[in-house]
Amino acid sequence: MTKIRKKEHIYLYFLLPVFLFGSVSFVSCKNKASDKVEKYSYSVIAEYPHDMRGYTQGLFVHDGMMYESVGQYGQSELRKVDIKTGEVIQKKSLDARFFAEGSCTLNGKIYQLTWREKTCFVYDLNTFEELGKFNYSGEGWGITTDGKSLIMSDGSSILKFLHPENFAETKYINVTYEGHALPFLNELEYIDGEIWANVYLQDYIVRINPANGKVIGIVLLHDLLPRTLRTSQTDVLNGIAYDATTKQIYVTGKNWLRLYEIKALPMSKK
Ligand SMILES: [Ca+2]
Repeated sequence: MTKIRKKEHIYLYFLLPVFLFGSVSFVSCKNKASDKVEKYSYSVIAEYPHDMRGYTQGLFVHDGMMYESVGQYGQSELRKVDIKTGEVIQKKSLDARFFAEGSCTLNGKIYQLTWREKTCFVYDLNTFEELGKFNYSGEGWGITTDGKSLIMSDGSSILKFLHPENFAETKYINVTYEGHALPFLNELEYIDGEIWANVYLQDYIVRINPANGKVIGIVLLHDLLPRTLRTSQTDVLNGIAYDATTKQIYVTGKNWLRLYEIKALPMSKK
């Protein structure tokens, strides 16, 4: 399995700057004031070790512990990790025919997607025992929860809201950036009434209004992982976790040597 698994999406490198910086007049003329996207820089609050063998596909915090889904065929796992040391405390390996993707927890269960295997595993939060599984159509990329529904990305601009008991779709939103559909939504995290999403191959996170799918903010994370910590294995930014108790936000990337606690800083002067 190659590290860049969706090479057909490379063109986004060229497409997305148009959205980001509004340098093309037709984009900026089309905007309404309500579509304005707030840009954020960041500060690093703390940094921690991260297993560089971990192809991070899902990330969430529960009770002060980090939970991580790592992908690749033959290497896919669900892990419980000590944030400060990066030590893997508990893990469950997937059968080699499954490529693990996003994961989240709701009501004492962990939900873990798979990329093209159309299977969402459900585990006991504490024991990692498999409690069941759901099937779905299309690909599985990221998953999070607003406390009621599961919210799932599939590589498109659509986020599906799913019932946690039967995986039935209850609604969906089409995510748009200044009026344009924004595809390749990847790892997700629900943070204080917003959905934060990695966008595949990009060094930023978008902040989405769950009610209408509009991107309301973008956190620019270029150069978060310094060159000195990049190796031949280092892959893209992916993985957002939020500790709702402490209000701490964590991010990392695929095969990164670090997990960062960050703070988003508005770039506009008010
Ligand atoms: Ca997450």
